[in-house]
Amino acid sequence: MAALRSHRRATALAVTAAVLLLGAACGKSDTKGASGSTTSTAKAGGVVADGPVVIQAGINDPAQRAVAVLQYMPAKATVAVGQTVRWTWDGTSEPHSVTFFPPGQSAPSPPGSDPTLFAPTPATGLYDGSTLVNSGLAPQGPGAVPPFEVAFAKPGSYGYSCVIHPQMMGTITVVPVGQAAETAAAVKTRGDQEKGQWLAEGNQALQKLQSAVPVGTKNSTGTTNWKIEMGASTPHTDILAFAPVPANLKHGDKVTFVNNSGAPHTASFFNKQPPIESPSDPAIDKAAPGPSPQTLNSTDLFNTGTLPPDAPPGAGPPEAARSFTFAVPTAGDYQYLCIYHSPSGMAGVIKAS
Ligand SMILES: [Cu+2]
Repeated sequence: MAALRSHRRATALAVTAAVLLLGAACGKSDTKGASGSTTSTAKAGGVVADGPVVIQAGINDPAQRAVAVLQYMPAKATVAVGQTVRWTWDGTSEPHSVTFFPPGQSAPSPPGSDPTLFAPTPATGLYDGSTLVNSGLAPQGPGAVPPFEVAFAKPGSYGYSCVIHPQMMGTITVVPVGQAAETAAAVKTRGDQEKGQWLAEGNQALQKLQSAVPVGTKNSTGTTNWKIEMGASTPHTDILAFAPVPANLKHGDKVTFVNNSGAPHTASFFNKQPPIESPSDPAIDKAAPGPSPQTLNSTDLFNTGTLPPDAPPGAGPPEAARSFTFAVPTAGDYQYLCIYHSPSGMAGVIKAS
């Protein structure tokens, strides 16, 4: 951590293209020597750099991992030519990219449909907006994510987005050296304010989802059809939880998972089968052992396949295409999870008596 901090200070003070290149490399490896290279305040065109402007790419609420903010915090920042902007992924379990498209290229539609953008394309020197510059998707798997840094060659407005979350959009406004750029501290303060606002928005939606009365429809045979929501979405967050949990579910009942959220989800029961772990595994999309409805047991693989989001909200595919029903013939506990969002703890258990 100490080495990382001194590295941060070193790159904060360094604003030449040469050092930016070093900064990019620093993301991948420790650079203990870098702190020694700039012991006094470096200047670019006479302006004192007060440190890199830091922007948070998404976050999960540390107290409620199910609340995932899908925003850059802050979404906007004004920096001077040559100033380093650094994006961090600290605290997010959901993958995001920071992607600047050149003129003539735009974000993939549908989101996530271009896997070539999951890999990084770093900037080479100061960025002038004419090429693709892309952090790639991160995090991918456990482990720390190195920050992503860009510094800009000329004044202008530089929009960027996440290749899988279209609601994540940011703008860096670049002004000439000597004009009113924001301090790193001011950007951090605004980022923290936005973070607080979006976390509150998400927690409110989580509470609403979890405190809803479970929907159960009685059949003429005396059994019940239960409905479980696969998450929820707000303008700035995804709620990554299965809720509400049916109380008093009996064997013979049915459970219908429905995706009314803005993200794709699965409900996947691995039982004694090997789990599907990677969202890029084609098996994630495939309903197993076949299309809805299915009858659960405690041995086989059951997977809804990818149930598409209701996107745009209220105007997505018909509810039947976003739903999957399981019959629960035997008492027991049936564990399941969402393959996409299990890193955020999106999992549940059907308890049948
Ligand atoms: Cu999910």
